[in-house]
Amino acid sequence: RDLGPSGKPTHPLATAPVGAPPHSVDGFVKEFLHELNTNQGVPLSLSSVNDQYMALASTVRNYLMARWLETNRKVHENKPKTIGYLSAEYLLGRQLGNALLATDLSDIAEKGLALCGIDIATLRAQEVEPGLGNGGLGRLAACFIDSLATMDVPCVGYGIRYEYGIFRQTFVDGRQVEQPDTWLSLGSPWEFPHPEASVQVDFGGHTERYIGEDGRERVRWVPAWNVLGVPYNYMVPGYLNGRVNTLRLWSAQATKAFDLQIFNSGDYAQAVRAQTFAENISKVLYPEDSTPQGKELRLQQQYFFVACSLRDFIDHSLEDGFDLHNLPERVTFQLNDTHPVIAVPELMRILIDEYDFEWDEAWDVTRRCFAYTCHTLLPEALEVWPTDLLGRLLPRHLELIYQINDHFLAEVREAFPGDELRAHHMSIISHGQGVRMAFLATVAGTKVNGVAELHSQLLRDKVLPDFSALWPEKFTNVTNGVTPRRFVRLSNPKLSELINDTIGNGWVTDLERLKELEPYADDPEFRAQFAEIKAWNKHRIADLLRARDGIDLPDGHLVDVMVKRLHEYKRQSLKLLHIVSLYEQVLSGKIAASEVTPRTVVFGSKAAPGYAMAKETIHLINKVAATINADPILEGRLKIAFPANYNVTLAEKLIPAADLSEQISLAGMEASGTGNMKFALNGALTIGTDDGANVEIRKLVGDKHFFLFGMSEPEVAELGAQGYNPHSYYDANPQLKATLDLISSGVFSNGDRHLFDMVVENLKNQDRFMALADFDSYVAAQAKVEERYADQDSWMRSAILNMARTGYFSSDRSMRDYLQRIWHTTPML
Ligand code: B1H
Repeated sequence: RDLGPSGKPTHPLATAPVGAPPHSVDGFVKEFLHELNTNQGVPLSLSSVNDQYMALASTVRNYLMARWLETNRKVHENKPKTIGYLSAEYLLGRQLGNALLATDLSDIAEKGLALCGIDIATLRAQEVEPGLGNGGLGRLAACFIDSLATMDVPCVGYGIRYEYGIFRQTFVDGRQVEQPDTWLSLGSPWEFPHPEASVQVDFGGHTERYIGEDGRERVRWVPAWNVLGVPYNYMVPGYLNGRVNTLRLWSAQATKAFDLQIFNSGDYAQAVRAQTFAENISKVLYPEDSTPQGKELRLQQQYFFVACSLRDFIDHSLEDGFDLHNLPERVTFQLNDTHPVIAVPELMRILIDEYDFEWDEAWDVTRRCFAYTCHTLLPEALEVWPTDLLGRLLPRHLELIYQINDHFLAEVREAFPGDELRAHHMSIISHGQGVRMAFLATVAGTKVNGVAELHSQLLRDKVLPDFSALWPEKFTNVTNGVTPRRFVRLSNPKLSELINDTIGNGWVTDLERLKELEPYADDPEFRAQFAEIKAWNKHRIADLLRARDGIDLPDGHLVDVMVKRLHEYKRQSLKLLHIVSLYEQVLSGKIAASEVTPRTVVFGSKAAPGYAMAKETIHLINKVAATINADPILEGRLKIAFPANYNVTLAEKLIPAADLSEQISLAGMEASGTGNMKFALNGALTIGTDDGANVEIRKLVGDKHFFLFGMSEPEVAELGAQGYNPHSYYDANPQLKATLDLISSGVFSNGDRHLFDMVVENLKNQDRFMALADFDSYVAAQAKVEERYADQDSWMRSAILNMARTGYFSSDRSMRDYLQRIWHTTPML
């Protein structure tokens, strides 16, 4: 408990000087060997790589510990307003490098380990990243908590400690096969379990009305079963600032009471089943990105972590002597999409049923405690929970949601008298569907934000227009960002060094300072150094892919990268059409192979296991890759690499090597994108549509340094309204027809003309995301890419300007925007 956000009794170490580097190589070696001996129980001579990794991790952890305790002591003493970040996903990436960076121990550790005959790179490679997220949304949460720690803002990240994170992707004959992600099998040195601080979470049962001592009618929830939430704390170190915030992830266990009851009845097997049943709740991350599945276990997960987190925060606040009426002064709970929105009725339940609040009082506190971030526009991505399911699992919460809705609809009717249709449209509970979680979040949140300017505008105008008419001041935008620590400083060490040598190292916490690099875009010497680093990064990824996947990357190619979850709206198939079109033109003699710019296309992408079209697209990419890579006709000209299991670890090596960043979603579909920012910051040029944060990237870097193509969002809407017919594009465009026909000819499928019907027929006849409509424009933009790339000097100039002009996309800036526009708090110093 001495690690809780309230600090509690302080540990003696908490008063130890922080930030003072004990940092001598000899000292480090001594501590490392001590950890090896006492934690792993082995001498250096007999230690395994894993022993060494574990010892290194705990050595670094020990340096952070005093800072962690000190941070918690300060929080306990000053009781500052805290951000409770509620997220079902945290896609953290490896911890070791970040911990070494945050403590400034990288060099010392490297030298010290070398003295022990150990290559630090081997130990780094030993770490299995905690993949507790699907994609951008989970990675964003990880960037945000990094920035808050670095900016000295009190924050507790709350989430779920999935025993299995996002699946490990393998390919068998080109098809995706999922393997469980056993990230905990060798133990994690970064987590601190606190079983003594476990929280009980109730489910099921029914509610009862009774008259309280004060004569008021009260409600009692009589649950049917419960589980225990065990907190696991993780350090979230700020960058060289002595602060360490906490990420608290909950793991589900069976409660003793539950066990014993059954055990006493003599049914041992049943008792074990109870255990399994409870543990299932935090067993596995749902691998759906963008399209939630309305599964009961998922609702159990959501309520589980939210109930634990609120209980935890409230208990600590009460211990600190806080009056719950003032809770909004103590905390803002930021809702990362709708996944934690069940927290709204949960807080109402706690205040009303447990602490005797009147409705209005409870609602006033609740509303001021929450803010909601929406991450999507896709209608199918908006979570709706069937009322029967919700009522069965959380009967009291469903009652409260009905009550919230009644009060809310009364407000709507007052604002728009006689407009029953509007009230019907805005109802949190839609008849026939269930509880619309985005509406509940919008009603409850003090603020509602989208994640890029275009997205926030469409959210206001198209997804929640009635709500923005009722409460215009509720809506705001905060454009996403990425942490420069992980995605530049750690992932691109050579570039970081060049930047440091040129403008100093202030940019790591003040990324807008990259602007100072602009003049160097015209300096031939700087350009040469920059180009050399790009080439070095290409060799680094080539080495990695050779070892990791047996893939050989040719030298000197334009490296063209599309990495992101596989989804139709992101249009990996459009990228594929461009590749097949090039191949077709060479095969049919329309162009000579020698005219094709030497290019390596790298894909990295997981498909949700239940998303058939996405999986077929992966299959097709792999088959096209195999055919083209094996055909001597394009030897040395076009290579397609699709390493399996794209994750944060691979991203860190791949992104710095890219020349071209593919951000080609249909306009109006990608809420923001964050990969787009990482690429630009590492000096890649973007080929992209006017979608999500691409719009802002293009504005900042300038049209000359960005390859824009495709319809704009209004044009998409217009075409959709007219009635989009992809087949007409197929019929009218001979190159497009030849491309699709080549896929259907069987050249990529051993003569099987129908193997890829699902993808091809869908494109020709449905094409919900209008890939065919944007094909011509995309191909033309790719031709411009080739033309520009031929002039390396001018390309490098553009690449440097991309880096210099995109400092805005630091997640530090995003956090400043949240602080100003949503949380209304200033960092505690
Ligand atoms: C984003 C999700 C998402 N938007 C449901 N929505 C999920 C939805 O498990 N589920 O059910 C998981 C994830 N993820 C992404 O968020 C957007 O597509 C990106 O455009 C955006 O950059 C990112 C961060 O805001």
